[in-house]
Amino acid sequence: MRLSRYFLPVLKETPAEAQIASHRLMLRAGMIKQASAGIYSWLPLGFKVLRKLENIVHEEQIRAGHIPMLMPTLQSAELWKESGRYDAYGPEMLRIRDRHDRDMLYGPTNEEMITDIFRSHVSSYKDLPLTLYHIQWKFRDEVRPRFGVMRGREFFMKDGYNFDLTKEDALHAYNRHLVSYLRTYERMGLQAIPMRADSGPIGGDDTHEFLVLAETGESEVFYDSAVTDIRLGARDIDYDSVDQCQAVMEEFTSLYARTDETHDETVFAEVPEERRRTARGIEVGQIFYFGTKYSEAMGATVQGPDGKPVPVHMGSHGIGVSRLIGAIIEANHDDNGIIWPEGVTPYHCGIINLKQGDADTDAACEAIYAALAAIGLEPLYDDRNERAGGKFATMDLIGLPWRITVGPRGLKNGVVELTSRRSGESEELSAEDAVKKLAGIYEPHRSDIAHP
Ligand code: 5CA
Repeated sequence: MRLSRYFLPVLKETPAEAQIASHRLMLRAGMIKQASAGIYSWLPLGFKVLRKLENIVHEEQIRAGHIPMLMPTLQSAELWKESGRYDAYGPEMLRIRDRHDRDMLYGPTNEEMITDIFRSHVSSYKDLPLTLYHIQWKFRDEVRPRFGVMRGREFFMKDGYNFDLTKEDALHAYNRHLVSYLRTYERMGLQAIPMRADSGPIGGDDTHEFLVLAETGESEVFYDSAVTDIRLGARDIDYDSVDQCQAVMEEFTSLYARTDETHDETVFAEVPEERRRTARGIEVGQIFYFGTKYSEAMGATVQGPDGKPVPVHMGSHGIGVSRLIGAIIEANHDDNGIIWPEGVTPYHCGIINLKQGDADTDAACEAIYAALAAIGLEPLYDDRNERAGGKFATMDLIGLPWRITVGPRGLKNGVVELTSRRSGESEELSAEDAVKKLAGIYEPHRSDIAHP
């Protein structure tokens, strides 16, 4: 992309309404524009990051054997009356009436709709296990939408639903989701710690929230500091292996880590004092096992091996895709702007032309642009006729992890400058070597799965 042809409406002033860094930076970097309270337009740069996160979520879900689909945002109230949640959900649900006076709603989640799909098409235990998911906009009429996309009213969420014959199978699905979520967050450059939580309006007793530690987080959390040392890393987990998934679950959830809803001082006191931590966190996902709550209420049964109908065991599993952008920025920024982790950056490398209009400098920039594109990387080339200072400030603000700076002086010596946004360190090397180095840096972030 060439900046002269892009739409990147960066703001010079710090927007007064934004209280936290991620909200401020998303507005300043021209990623979002508020449409109304808690509802945002995703401008091109923000949209690009959103799509990147969506792709990572798809890849890791597909890797775990879960099946993508898409359900609508608007739902009929009928299904919610069947489950009993139409009244129970309260004012957070946006209720709509259509021209035929039918009660509709903008879906805050999809347990009812997916259960209806399941009961319409699946009747035998032989078709299990099954996990379906989609990534779709949700609406919750939050009392206090705030912090930009972090607590929106309209937000983008991945929600997946497992259908299993037995509780044991459903708990394997729970553990499988836990593993796939850990992988997902680590690919995004985040550490999200599973913590025992409360299930709220979704229901069930088994639930973990995934929290990214951040001072600006809305949740109060209590944990054993040893949990922050555990990483999934590059382990090759077989998602069909009950034992492997359970081992990861136990490794990540045995130490004390709870949100304030389930915090227990007596149990916490057993953690060695020097490892007891109280902090704040951003909830970026939650997994639930709720057994037969919806399948019984809505008649989602299958014929078991003995020929008798049994209600299926279910769970639901959510990732806050749009909220994750806020969480990533909270964890990765400095005074000058955002610092994207390589796995989620909207463009892989910025190119700054220090002397736009100079034939040699322009040609060198074009050659680097083409070389990066040829190896499947996306550069963002600042080809505008602007002062160098302004170009650097914009690049720092939008936070691309790498920048190649091209000027006549360097070219005379056959070099360009490759700069890391995170460390601020630069090195001079030939244009070919800079491209080669970037190819190596991004190699581990290439996707290896076809997604929808
Ligand atoms: N049906 C279940 C699992 S799919 C469910 O709805 N779970 S949830 O309520 O925990 O939501 C899943 C994730 O969506 C949360 O962990 C959070 O990251 C994100 N989320 C929830 N509310 C908001 C909101 N108002 N703004 C942005 N993200 C949100």
